[in-house]
Amino acid sequence: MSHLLGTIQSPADIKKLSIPELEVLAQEIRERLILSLSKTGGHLGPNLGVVELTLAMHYVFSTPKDKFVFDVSHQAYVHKLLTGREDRFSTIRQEGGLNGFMLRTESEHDAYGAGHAGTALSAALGMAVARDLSGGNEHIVALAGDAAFTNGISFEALNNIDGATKRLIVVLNDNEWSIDRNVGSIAKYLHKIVTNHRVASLHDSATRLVGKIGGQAAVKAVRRAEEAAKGMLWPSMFFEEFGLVYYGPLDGHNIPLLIETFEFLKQQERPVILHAITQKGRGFQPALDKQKKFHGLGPYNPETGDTHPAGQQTYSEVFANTLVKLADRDEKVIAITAAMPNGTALDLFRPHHPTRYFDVGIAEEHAVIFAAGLATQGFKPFCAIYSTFLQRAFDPIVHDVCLQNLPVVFCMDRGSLSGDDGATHHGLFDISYLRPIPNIIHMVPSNEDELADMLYTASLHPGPSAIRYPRGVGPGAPLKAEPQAIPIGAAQVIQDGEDVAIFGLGALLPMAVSLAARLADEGISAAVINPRFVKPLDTRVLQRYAERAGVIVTFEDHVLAGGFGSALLEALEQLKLQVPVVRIGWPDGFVEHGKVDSLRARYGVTVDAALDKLSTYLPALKRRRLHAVAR
Ligand SMILES: Cc1ncc(C[n+]2csc(CCOP(=O)(O)OP(=O)(O)O)c2C)c(N)n1
Repeated sequence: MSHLLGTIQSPADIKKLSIPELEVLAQEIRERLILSLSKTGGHLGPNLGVVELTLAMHYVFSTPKDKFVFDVSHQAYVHKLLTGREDRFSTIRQEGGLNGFMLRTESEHDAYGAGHAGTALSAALGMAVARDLSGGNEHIVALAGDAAFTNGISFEALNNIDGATKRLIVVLNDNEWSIDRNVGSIAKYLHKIVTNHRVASLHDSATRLVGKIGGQAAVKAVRRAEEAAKGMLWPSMFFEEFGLVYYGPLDGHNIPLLIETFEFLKQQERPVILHAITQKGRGFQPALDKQKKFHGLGPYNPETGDTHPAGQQTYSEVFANTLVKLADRDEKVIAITAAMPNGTALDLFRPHHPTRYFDVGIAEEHAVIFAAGLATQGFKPFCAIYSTFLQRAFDPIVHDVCLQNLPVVFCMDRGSLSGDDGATHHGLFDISYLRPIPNIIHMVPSNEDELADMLYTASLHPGPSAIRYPRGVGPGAPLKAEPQAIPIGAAQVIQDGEDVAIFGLGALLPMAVSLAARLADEGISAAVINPRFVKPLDTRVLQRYAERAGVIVTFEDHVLAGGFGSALLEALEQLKLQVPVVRIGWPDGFVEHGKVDSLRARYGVTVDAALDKLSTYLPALKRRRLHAVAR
């Protein structure tokens, strides 16, 4: 049981191990990952795939002096286990525990934080240039998955590497999977390299050679042989055109080969790319059988990989099933995902309308502009992109979709807290970033049925629209047989009242209802409003209640800065109405990972927090009520 792993206090301890010991350590790490993540959930498959790569990197390089930059950094768990965090590993993704991604504030070994894809090459190049400018000699190693190369930023970085630095090591961790199977021409190209017989057989001989004689000479020999083969096969190797010397493809699970290769690459005075072939989920059969499921998941049975059977439909599933219905009736409806068919549930759509389903890879900017192009030709694209990843596409939303007033629908999954993933994944900014853009309408459903209605409403709307909905399940509202259109900008009054008007946006509508009940206990009459639209705001309903109520309260699962409450304040100013407004939402700061309810309690996104903020107004509200009753 974790004999060696327990002795690794820092990467320096890895360097003391023999190759057979490293092999044992790799096995222990796998066991640890499988057992520990079965309780906390997390990115199991990607981490099982990089055990040997990470070990070899730490064997050859010396962090924190040398810098590792991991793309997305969801595959950094092994790195965490090897850099003094083994004793806290069981806390990963738990509130107050280790983050599921690299975090500069968590360890000096985490040179660069991430959570969104495609950033590793740019950040690593920045570090390499910084080193060159300041006369340092440390090594910069970027580790990026094959899917990271479907992302534009990776190519923007590649385009800049040549001439910018002489020393940069890029490791392409190729397992042929994104979360789903990797898509597009880059994936096909990489696949072609990997499956080429000539290179594959060379590669076996490389392994044998290094095993037999070891040392740099062997690696050089392999390199020469591979060069010759490549010359024959690909006269202008893709990466070499970008100024990186290409090495590989190489078995990413062969520790001695990896160590020899990294020792060799370390001495190169040219930017290099090492193409390592790995197996996502290696060492755990259920993860090999179901690569997509085990990319990232909640708790599971560590023997069988079984998870709890899915219960109620999630918002994502309601979205996808409704879109199938809309597409059944309207042949112009198109579904677009940026590498998230599983997360957005669009893989439910794909079998129904395969020709109208597009996975464009991790390419949110492209997804939006691609949708704009489709819309110019009379199609109705629904872009299903998590709120946090849509941040990438801000300019295309402004410049391509809204400026041209095109009927693209942004279906923003994970609009609100992501929970265990933390700050990189919380979708707390979309109202603020979309609200100032002309032409777009923005809806927020309070339950699943309303989401279906909003999707239908968006499908009829001639301009751009956005719908934000949270992760996971909603209140479980039964769906009508047919969705109905909601009049644009119409709020829904849930309960009438006199003294306070409470607006509960989306998933926080129940908080508004509960606050009204608590106020009723105090003898105060409160109206509850489901705003449904952030833009356009229902100013008629707002005016009616602002003229009547002594205080307005807003609840939103979004930052307060620029959010729904801000929109309401701006509207009151335009209406020239002065009413005190109590806003409940997320403060101006990045929110860490944790369970949603617990974080809400900590940050005051609760009914109690609202009552607290209302307390100064309560005596006046009660007096008001007494007068009203007396009249
Ligand atoms: C901008 C952005 N879009 C989408 C995602 C969601 N996402 C997380 S990991 C991942 C796939 C990564 O695949 P790859 O880079 O090949 O690494 P692997 O998991 O296969 O090791 C995706 C799409 C993200 N993190 N960032």
